[in-house]
Amino acid sequence: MKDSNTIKTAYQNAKAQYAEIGINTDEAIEQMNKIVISLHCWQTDDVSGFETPDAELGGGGIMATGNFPGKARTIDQVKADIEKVMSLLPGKQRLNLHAIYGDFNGEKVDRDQIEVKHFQSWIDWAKKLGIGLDFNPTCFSHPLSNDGYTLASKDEKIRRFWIEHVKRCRLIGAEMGKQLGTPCVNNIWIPDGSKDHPVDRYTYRALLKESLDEIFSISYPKEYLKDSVECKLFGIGSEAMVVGSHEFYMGYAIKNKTLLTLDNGHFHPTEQIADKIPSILLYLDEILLHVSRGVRWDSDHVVILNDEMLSIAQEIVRAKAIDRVNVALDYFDASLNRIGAYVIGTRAAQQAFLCALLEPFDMLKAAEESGNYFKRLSTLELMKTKPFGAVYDYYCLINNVPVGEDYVASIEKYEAEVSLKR
Ligand code: RNT
Ligand code: ZN
Repeated sequence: MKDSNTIKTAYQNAKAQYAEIGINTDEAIEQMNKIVISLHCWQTDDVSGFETPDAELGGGGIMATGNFPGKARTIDQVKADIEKVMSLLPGKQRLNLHAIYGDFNGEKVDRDQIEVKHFQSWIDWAKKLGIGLDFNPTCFSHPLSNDGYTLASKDEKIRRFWIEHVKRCRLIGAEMGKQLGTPCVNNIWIPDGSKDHPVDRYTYRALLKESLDEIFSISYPKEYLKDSVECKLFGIGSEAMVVGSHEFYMGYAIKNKTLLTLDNGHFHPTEQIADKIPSILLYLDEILLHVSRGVRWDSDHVVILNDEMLSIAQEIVRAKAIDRVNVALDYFDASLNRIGAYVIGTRAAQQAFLCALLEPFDMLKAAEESGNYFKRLSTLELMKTKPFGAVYDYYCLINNVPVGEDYVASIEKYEAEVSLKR
């Protein structure tokens, strides 16, 4: 166990060092309470869900690889795992559900038949924990998504099926927001696209627009539901064209005043989303982030504290837009302890925000405006070796969660006593 006096002393030291450059660490910690990260339920079970006992992620251009033992196989196990994860994280989190995680009670309920009642036990559980819920239609892992198209399908029967599914998801999401007193973000991502270049991209996009227009023709109070749409450049099997591209959804979101989801694994590997944030925030009230880590072909590795994560947090904090950005995680790695994957990723995202909050932005801005680029660059470089870790440790300490390495031991214990016994 870490010694709390050591943590407090390190914090006092760090506090003094940040104070020298005009930063109040207590205020930064206070601001961290506004960063409520939505944990994706699907890292618990490799995006399997509970439609059938042997459900597995299928197609959709996404894939979970690895066979680490102990994955959650029941709703109770998902809940237990998420509660464990939350007990290891400072601050508050939300839970982000996918439609395939409904409480179907052994009954076969197709996607165009789901109702609020299938999610009531989740809502009750969330209420008990005092957390908010977010939601996602599941337009993959289904026979009617096998040919690669859902809302943009040229087969009217298929398209109608998915329109009905997404409509029902919005209704369920609105009910979650209503019952829990915090708006539910319902994020629409569809896999539609093709391996090779279609000659008629326009018709696919027109079909998607038509489907969305119908879906959004029903409106819900903003206090209950926030709609978001998620773009992607390519996926497995949709290398040449994805119908819901960045331009498609950016135009759609601006025109229809929805949120826009930026998943940082969904762009060209050298393209960064951080620089998109201050532009998009001029045209949209809010955005949703899917914080992920792209590695070569995969867009869903566990988030770590890297330059990309840091610059995303910096752009949000520098634009004073914490209140306008909904932060969710999105990755699924089945090759390591899944609880560990959550805690590593969430802590990394939190640390990126903390670093951004500890930046002497006014000083940097003044240097920039006076043309003193030497001061700007030297300050940015010097910030990299400031003791932000001591501030994060203290943030964990005052939130009564394990500090530093202590969380690893706690996960190893849960693995031995719970996950591996499944
Ligand atoms: C897929 C999208 C999408 C999914 C989840 C499971 O590329 O990122 O958000 O990861 O809906
Ligand atoms: Zn995503």
